Amino acid sequence: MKINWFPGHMKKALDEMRQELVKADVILYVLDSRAPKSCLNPELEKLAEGKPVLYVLNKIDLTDFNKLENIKQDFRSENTDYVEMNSKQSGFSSVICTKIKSLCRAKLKKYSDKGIKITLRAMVVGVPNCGKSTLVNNLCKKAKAVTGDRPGVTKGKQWFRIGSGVEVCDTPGTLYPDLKDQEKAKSLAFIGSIRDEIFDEVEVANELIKRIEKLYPGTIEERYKQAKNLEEICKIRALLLPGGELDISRAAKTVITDFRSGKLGKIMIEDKI
Ligand SMILES: Nc1nc2c(ncn2[C@@H]2O[C@H](COP(=O)(O)OP(=O)(O)OP(=O)(O)O)[C@@H](O)[C@H]2O)c(=O)[nH]1
Ligand SMILES: [Mg+2]
Repeated sequence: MKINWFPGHMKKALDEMRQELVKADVILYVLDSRAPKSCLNPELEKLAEGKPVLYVLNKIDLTDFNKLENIKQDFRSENTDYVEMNSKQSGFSSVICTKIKSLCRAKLKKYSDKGIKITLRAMVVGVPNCGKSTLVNNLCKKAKAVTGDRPGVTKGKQWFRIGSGVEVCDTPGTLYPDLKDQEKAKSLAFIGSIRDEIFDEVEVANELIKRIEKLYPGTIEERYKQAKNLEEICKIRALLLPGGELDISRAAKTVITDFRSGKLGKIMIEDKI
């Protein structure tokens, strides 16, 4: 399985992001907590240079809490911080605003010393499907209702107020231009950051089963009544084609969907972290 996917629209998105980033004071870097390190895009790292970064460890409801606990401090440094998040639940905006203000305290102080109140701008970035838009919608429910019917403002460039003195801007997902590290590429495929149509779902499902069995032995058998591979899952679930042959493709879809929706349990799917 070789994954390399960098369509034209993503290059365009990265170029646009570069221009928009000039206006941002801080970056909200959304990572899927099931594969946080794989979500770190080297291109985005370059873009972020110099600006403080708030890593949003998103989808915490789906990940392995103990493993996350062990690595989350890696996202905290002098110029960076992290927040754990389930973007489908509300009530996080004040935490995020506070962290943003703390990361930008030097700038805030500089202006407040002159008696000027400023608005901080946070740009939301991350690989596709990590939950950027869900996060933005979550953070700015009220503000969106007020500004949502402004005509001619594209979603990617719209800034929403999420709290006193803080605005956020959504961007389209951007991936690696070159997915050299195939283990990371696979992790991104598992979590749905790479469009399913561009790879063979049977291959992805087989790799996913292999990875889960390595990291969480027994999980697959437990879920699928002792079945260990796609053929056995077909048999146990009676997934058959009209002619009676095993419907391997349906078994593959089942495993991938079950993983993504959390039915296989709370899993961090990265191999080496
Ligand atoms: N369980 C869970 N699902 C989430 C969370 N955040 C987002 N999602 C789901 O993840 C999927 C992708 O969310 P989006 O907000 O569209 O992701 P995105 O990063 O904006 O995607 P692109 O715009 O394609 O880059 C949706 O099905 C969301 O409902 C979370 O914290 N927990
Ligand atoms: Mg989006």
